[in-house]
Amino acid sequence: MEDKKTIIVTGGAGFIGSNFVYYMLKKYPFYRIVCLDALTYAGNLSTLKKAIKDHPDNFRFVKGDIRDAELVESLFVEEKPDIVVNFAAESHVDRSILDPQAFLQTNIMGPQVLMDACKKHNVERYHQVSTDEVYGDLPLDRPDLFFTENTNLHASSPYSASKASADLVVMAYHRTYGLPVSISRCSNNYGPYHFPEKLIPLMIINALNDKPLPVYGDGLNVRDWLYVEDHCKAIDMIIHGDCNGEVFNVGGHNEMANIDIVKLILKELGKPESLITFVEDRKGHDRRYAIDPSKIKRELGWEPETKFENGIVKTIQWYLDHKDWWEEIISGEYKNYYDKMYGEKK
Ligand code: NAD
Ligand code: TDX
Repeated sequence: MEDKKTIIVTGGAGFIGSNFVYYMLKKYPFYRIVCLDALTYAGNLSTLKKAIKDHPDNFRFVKGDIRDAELVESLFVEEKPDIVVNFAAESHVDRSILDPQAFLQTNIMGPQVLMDACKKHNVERYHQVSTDEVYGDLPLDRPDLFFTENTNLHASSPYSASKASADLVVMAYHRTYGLPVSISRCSNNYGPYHFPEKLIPLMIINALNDKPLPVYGDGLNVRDWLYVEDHCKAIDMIIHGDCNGEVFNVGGHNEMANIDIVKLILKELGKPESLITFVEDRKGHDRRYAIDPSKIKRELGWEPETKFENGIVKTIQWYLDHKDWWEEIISGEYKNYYDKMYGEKK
């Protein structure tokens, strides 16, 4: 008999959460997936339109804040979740530098509210979606160094500090209350539904609109890119595996300098490199992220499936095919953010 589960996915109207919702609905059609999302500027109900339409019986969307203990309690009473996967967060480093408050509130207090409910309702696993940014950064001239699960937490931005704090609280709930938990720390994701404020979609959209491509500093900062579906697969394996109390790094050894990504996007779109504009650097800008994923490979047999050269072409094509999705976003409140953020950069 198929083991039916109910999974609450918080932040499922955002980039990675929505990809996870679609991944799970396809792989486990007999599961019930309940998405709790506050629909902040980064959440988009149109992203979940297809899930709502195609899965009226086993998908439910609930608009709400993970910090709202009363709402979370009533949702747990109603849905009796087996597993909770927490994607909900303020996720953009630049916004955390402009205004840290919401980051500390959502990213630290949110998990606390969710874990209190998990504890009360004996949920079999609380999974915290964390990030490689909790480890700080690595120097460019030491390509032999990688983040392992034992690397010290050493956050740089208010965003990464809030995520590192949450990880500590998660492990404290595990040790103090015996709450079954797991944590994944993934590198930079890319793919469909990535919000236009982030590097890859921002550069694709600006190139399509023949607008300047703002590269911070010298453009040599390195990120380790993973196709979003490979991240979803890793989380699926962790929540279904014997992983209580475990932390897993997730990454595909795909380090690239920002400037090389930007040039590649321009080449794919047939746009000139003269669109590239070097602008003032991000404050506290992390130099290099690089994940050592050997634990998740060894213990769970996880391997990334999408190579960057294919994933980036698929992603660019997705943005070409879904102009309506991003045009609606960039024509709204996002415009004010863009003008403030990039208007101030020289
Ligand atoms: P996103 O900004 O695209 O989406 C975040 C979602 O959370 C949105 O739908 C938003 O409405 C929702 N949300 C925000 N505050 C909320 C609240 N208080 N209550 C309920 N919902 C709320 O983010 P993303 O890029 O999809 O990231 C998802 C998670 O993965 C985050 O926890 C992030 O730290 C982590 N992560 C992201 C990356 C990446 O490359 N994007 C890499 C590693 C880890
Ligand atoms: O306009 C830009 N110009 C630029 O040069 C933007 C938006 C970014 N950058 C640089 C800064 C970074 O070195 O590109 C790199 C990637 O930037 P982001 O897309 O903002 O991602 P990053 O800061 O690396 O963080 C991302 O990965 C880890 C996610 O946003 C986080 O949520 C995740 O935890």
